[in-house]
Amino acid sequence: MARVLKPYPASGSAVFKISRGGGLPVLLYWAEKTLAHRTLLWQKLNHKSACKSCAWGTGGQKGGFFNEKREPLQRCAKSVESIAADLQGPVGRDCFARMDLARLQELSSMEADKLGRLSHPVIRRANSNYYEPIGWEEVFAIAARAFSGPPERVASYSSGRSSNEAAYILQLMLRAYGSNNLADCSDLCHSPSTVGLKAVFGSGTSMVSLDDLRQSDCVVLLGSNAPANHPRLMNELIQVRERGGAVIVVNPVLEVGLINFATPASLKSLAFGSEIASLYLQPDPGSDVALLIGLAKSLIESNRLERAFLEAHTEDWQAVIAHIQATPWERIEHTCGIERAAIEGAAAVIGRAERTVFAWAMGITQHANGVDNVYAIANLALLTGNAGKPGAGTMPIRGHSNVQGFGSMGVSARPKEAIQKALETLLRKPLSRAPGYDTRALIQAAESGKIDALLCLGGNLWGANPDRAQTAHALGRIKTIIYLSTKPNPGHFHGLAAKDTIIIPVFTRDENPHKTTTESGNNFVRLNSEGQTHLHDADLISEVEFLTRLAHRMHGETPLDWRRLTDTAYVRGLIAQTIPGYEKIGEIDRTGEEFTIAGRIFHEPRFATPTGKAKMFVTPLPVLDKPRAEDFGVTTSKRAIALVLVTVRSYSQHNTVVYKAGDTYRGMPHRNCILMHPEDAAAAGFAEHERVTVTGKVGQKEQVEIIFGAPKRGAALMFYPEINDIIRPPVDLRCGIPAFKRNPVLIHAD
Ligand SMILES: Nc1nc2c(c(=O)[nH]1)N[C@H]1C(S)=C(S)[C@@H](COP(=O)(O)OP(=O)(O)OC[C@H]3O[C@@H](n4cnc5c(=O)[nH]c(N)nc54)[C@H](O)[C@@H]3O)O[C@H]1N2
Ligand SMILES: Nc1nc2c(c(=O)[nH]1)N[C@H]1C(S)=C(S)[C@@H](COP(=O)(O)OP(=O)(O)OC[C@H]3O[C@@H](n4cnc5c(=O)[nH]c(N)nc54)[C@H](O)[C@@H]3O)O[C@H]1N2
Ligand code: SF4
Ligand SMILES: [Mo]
Repeated sequence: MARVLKPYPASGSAVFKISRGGGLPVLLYWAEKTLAHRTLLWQKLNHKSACKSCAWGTGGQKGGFFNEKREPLQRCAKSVESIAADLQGPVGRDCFARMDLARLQELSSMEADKLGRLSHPVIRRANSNYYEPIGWEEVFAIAARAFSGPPERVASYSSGRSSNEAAYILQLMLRAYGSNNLADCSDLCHSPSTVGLKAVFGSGTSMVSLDDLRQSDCVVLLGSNAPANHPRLMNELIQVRERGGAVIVVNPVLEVGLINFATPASLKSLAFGSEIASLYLQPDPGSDVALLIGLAKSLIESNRLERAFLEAHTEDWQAVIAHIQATPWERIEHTCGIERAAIEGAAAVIGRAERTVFAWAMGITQHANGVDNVYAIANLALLTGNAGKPGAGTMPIRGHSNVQGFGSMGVSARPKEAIQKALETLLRKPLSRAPGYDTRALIQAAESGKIDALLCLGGNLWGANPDRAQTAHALGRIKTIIYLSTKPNPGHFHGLAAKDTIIIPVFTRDENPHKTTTESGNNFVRLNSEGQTHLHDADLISEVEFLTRLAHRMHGETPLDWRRLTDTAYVRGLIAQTIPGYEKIGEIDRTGEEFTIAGRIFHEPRFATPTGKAKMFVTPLPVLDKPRAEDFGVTTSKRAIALVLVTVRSYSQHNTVVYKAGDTYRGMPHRNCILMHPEDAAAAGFAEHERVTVTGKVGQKEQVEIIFGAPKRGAALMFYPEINDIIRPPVDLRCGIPAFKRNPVLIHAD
């Protein structure tokens, strides 16, 4: 179904509880958070560092409210939310003495977060029911012992909030030791974008700068709920519309903020809202390849291909075009559930536009064919000549604030050969080329007893993975796990090692005693100034210092003076030497100049592949079996319906950390809700607000409240991370991504 949203049914429609995203609720939220912490929060907001929340990258040397073009007032409520949460008081030295593990395991994500900031190192020893305080000497003795076994049996997991410097030391320490087991949250996030874009363009990140976005006259936004997850992007979309451009939204769920959004950055918009989508296409979850082939087919049929561009600047375009031509319209329509006329309408808009940006997030990547989704987007960009020129291109919208920096620093189970070679020169020895474990592979390896020691640099490995019972069991087979974290989360209490589990309290980005850098999704490197912590009765350590001290114990004095790595300026010098495109970081301490990484933004159709041409890939149409009640053993006429479950974030959470229970925009009052199309509910005889059971592949959720909303028929929506108890999606083995956005579930009355 395609919807031309002119005029879109405003508030009072049966579907939406709130008629637009953003607006007053956001301002009230801002006020609530800022009033709660007043002076401290304002200091932190003005601190010269990049926003800790999403990868849009607000903040940096000009101060917390500025974007990379030095334009002011760029700070959104999500940013305030993340700072406010870090300004909590300390959990205290004996906090965990008051609660045994059974009690801690009962805490929800929100309750765990509200315990406060981690303030002292603690250890849970084998068979103990408590976390107890531990001194630093013993911490490092245990860590060094754990990381002294066979290199293939040690591993790390990381989450993209830490700095480039910490990321760099982590990978240098492990690779120098001979391990490539650098799992990272991006394995659950944008790994299909990295793998797909690297294969096509030779570079795995966005080729679009903020300036480019501002020159575009069409943005195709696929699988992104930007109003909640990248709020400043909304200002850019509003501007596209204001200058007469088009925004085509592709999403199986009608997200209210993608229809109409009131940005606090403009009084007019705040008062009346701004229309976002000029066209809203609702494919079935997981069927974007079919839609994208349909768009391309329509452009071929209407003779709108950029043939000269294809001939000069791409490879294998003939096979791609042949495949598109050979794919019948009926199969396209059947697979994505959108009529040909609607696809042709959208194709005409893209065909007419001069400069189109294709932007996407988790709705594209988290599928069993995530890499194909990315290939298909790249194909459409290339077929229309929208790559390698200003104002156009492919733009994955990255998640965590420095997740892209982690990739650049070489934190990956699939490192770039150029980095490996540069590290070999630095370390003066050959490095292992044995494939490392990505996140899902790490869980499997741990489950098979192949891992002895794991270091987690941030994140919540247990909460982020599907099938949490399996994850807990797998982690339980690892001898030693060390969590470096800012705040407690349920992963600390469920992800327990067989022998020692240690939690190390670390400074946040705006508290580090040294400068650090981070990289935004637009390839812009930020310099973060030193800061201070508000925690007085606490014993925190910086991530850089912890890693350096461990590295020194593991490697001694050779071939580097590892202790020198506590000097982050020295680390930046090493980064400049060994990380392609990062040369300018060598100057940043002297000049303070933030910069765009070289070789990432393509304004000419000369790409970073060996031939300079973009390589195109044929993308098979996905075969999407509709879930059936019979698959769940339902044979009687009991009230039940099988649907495709999409798992998402609510407005008030950051990944596994839940800040507020409800999601006003989707009208979901608490976490244990399922958003269903009213006709699907009616087909199974369910009423709104009825409590049902939702059964997934590895478990069930009870007392789930049905909320009527606007997912595509046949699809339903529930919140991550709680849902990870019951799902175990298949994985795209090319990049390790689980299909979080397409889970067969049964919704039933008992
Ligand atoms: N406030 C806040 N900001 C965040 C985060 C957060 O948790 N909270 N997390 C950060 C991180 S790590 C990430 S990765 C990003 C996530 O940002 P998003 O990717 O925007 O987050 P999701 O909630 O996963 O929502 C994905 C969207 O994809 C749609 N979708 C689902 N299936 C499909 C499909 O098959 N096709 C298409 N076209 N669309 C589909 C869903 O309906 C939903 O609107 O946000 C980052 N920013
Ligand atoms: N079902 C389902 N599962 C998913 C997803 C989904 O859409 N659906 N999305 C996936 C995605 S996109 C992602 S990125 C992952 C997220 O997975 P992770 O990145 O592993 O999880 P987070 O919830 O972001 O981690 C939060 C914790 O990080 C720690 N932390 C915060 N800031 C810092 C810091 O500066 N330093 C350190 N050392 N620690 C810090 C805090 O202790 C906090 O509790 O989840 C994935 N899992
Ligand atoms: S859009 Fe992202 S980077 Fe910018 S202020 Fe909001 S959360 Fe921070
Ligand atoms: Mo993510």
